[in-house]
Amino acid sequence: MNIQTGWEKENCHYSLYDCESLSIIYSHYMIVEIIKRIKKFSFFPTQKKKKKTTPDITLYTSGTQNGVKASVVLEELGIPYKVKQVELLKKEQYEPWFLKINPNGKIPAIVDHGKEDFPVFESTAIAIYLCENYDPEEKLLPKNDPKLRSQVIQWVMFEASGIAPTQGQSNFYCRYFPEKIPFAINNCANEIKRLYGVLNKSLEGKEYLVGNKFTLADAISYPMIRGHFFSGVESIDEFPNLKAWVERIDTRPATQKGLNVPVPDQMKEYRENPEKLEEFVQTIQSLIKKRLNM
Ligand SMILES: N[C@@H](CCC(=O)N[C@@H](CS)C(=O)NCC(=O)O)C(=O)O
Repeated sequence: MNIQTGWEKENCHYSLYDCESLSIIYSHYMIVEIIKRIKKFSFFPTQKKKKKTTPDITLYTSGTQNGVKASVVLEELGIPYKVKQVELLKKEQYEPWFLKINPNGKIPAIVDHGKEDFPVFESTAIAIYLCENYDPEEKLLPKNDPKLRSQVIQWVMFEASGIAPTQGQSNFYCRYFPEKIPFAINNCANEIKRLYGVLNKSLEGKEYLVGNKFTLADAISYPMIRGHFFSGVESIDEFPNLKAWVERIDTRPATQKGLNVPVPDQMKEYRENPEKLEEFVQTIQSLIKKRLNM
């Protein structure tokens, strides 16, 4: 093995320090050479590079505020997926084939065919699953920064346990329940506004909820909050930071694509076309009346 370098030839005045450096370089070179030869003859199993496989996912959904949370995350992560529309008015969500995917009989749900047809239900659980399995660039959920990751998950849980159920209740009392109960309607609206106040304060001087970057916290919260009018909160002008945040996310092409799965953006249609909104509300009201024998 000849490791004579140009440096050795040209510099004849070695110091002791130079000799030590050379012997370190030489032994390092030897070790590298030995490892290379061992690897070549496969004495030890070498770490195989992970094969990049294309995700094979089916999304079961409908054009609702919870439904589009899953498609927004899929689009933002750039994951290819197939869509199966579940007809809620035809009660497809209670059919045995769907209850095998989500025993709770609600959309959205996904099946990951690339992982032995693994089913996942609950929009936020779907979102976290997708990030953990198909977000190597950590676009929406940090992996290696525990504090940042926790902050994202805190806001995701805030949406799942606060915003979504409160707006869901509000939709029921303010849109679907055939009788209008002012106490229930006002109580829901007040709680939604309280939650929006928390978000508005947290967005002070910030573009997004965590780390000044669009994350899962924003992707999951946006579909519900943009539909505030449907939940009985006509305007969010009193929350300027939140309003600016909604307008900022309105311009994200991937998010907008996700809002149009599996049908054109329903919230937009209801906002722009009061007759369409009334028609939808009437359909749900008659279903509720039948269910409650009213
Ligand atoms: N916590 C659930 C809520 C899902 C949910 O409420 N889905 C509604 C549509 S937005 C549904 O499937 N409703 C049908 C039913 O209850 O029969 C989630 O986030 O996935």
